[in-house]
Amino acid sequence: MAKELKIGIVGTGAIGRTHIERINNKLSGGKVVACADQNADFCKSVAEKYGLKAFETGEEMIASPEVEAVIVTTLDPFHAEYVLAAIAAGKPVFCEKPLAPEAETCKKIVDAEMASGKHLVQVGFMRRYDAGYKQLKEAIRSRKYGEPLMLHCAHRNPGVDTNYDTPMEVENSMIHEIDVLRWLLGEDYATAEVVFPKKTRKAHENLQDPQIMILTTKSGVRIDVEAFVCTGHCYQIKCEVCCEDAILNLPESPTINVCAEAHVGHDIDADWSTRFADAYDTEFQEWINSTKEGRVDGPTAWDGYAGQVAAAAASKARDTQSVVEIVYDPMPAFYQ
Ligand code: ISE
Repeated sequence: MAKELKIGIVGTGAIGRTHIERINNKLSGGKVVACADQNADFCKSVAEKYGLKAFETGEEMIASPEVEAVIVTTLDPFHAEYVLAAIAAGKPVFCEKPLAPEAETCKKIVDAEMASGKHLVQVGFMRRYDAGYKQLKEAIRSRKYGEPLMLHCAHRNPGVDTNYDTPMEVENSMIHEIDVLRWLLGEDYATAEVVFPKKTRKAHENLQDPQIMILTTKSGVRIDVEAFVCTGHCYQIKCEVCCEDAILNLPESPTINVCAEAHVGHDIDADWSTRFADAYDTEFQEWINSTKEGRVDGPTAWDGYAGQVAAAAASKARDTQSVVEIVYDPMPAFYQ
């Protein structure tokens, strides 16, 4: 494990740059050495800033012998082409969520990975690495508090930009709950429904906000997730698991309680980048370590596919205002 893993990143936007900084300045065992982006001038400026080699195209970078592993942080619709290129080159690839916006494209990636005969793909569902969610998972897995019966969750953002529209509440925000709750409970979903509360005056014309997604699992656990992305005042992630013998709650980031000027209170995170900063660190450190040992320990291409199947059903449920069944292909032995 002594040698540094040489990493190339496709997509040098905000999240890509935070991953470069995290890997090169904070973590160990890996180094981002190359980058590519559709915006060639911007890519060159990022390469200069971080001392990387800028490639003309993602494909060229992936094929280069200077790159041993790939990170994909392009816009969502372009994820698949680079993940497929990495698989074709036989190189491990970490792809930010979603693996691809459509379940069928995720399935193509699953098929390509299986055909390669090697586990290469990890999907960036970082919540699985959050300390609080890990504790919840262990408490549920042990059945110390009995069977989980129902979950009440909330996903609140301080605000979103104008290209964030109604479908993105499921596909960009609640996709995190779709993945992490399936992982927490260790089972697939059976149905999805999305209902609309009264719309906030803060949401623009093309955004229905808030929304409530209701999922049931195969064993009958019932989950409600409130997405409220235009709160105007907070980033807050809540997850309450009602078990037969106890109620379990996800903790918020620990911050001190301050009593001053006849007021007691504590700060909360302003957005996801600080709320899940530790989770991102752990996620990438573990990805570097397992990649060097030739394994994928994190969310797989199959998890990416399963997430998009549920998201597609929830989107259909939202558009048709009905309850939609969630039907997955059988999980191949390769991923079991
Ligand atoms: C954003 O894209 C993320 O991935 C954040 O984790 C999430 O909380 C936010 O709602 C999304 O818009």
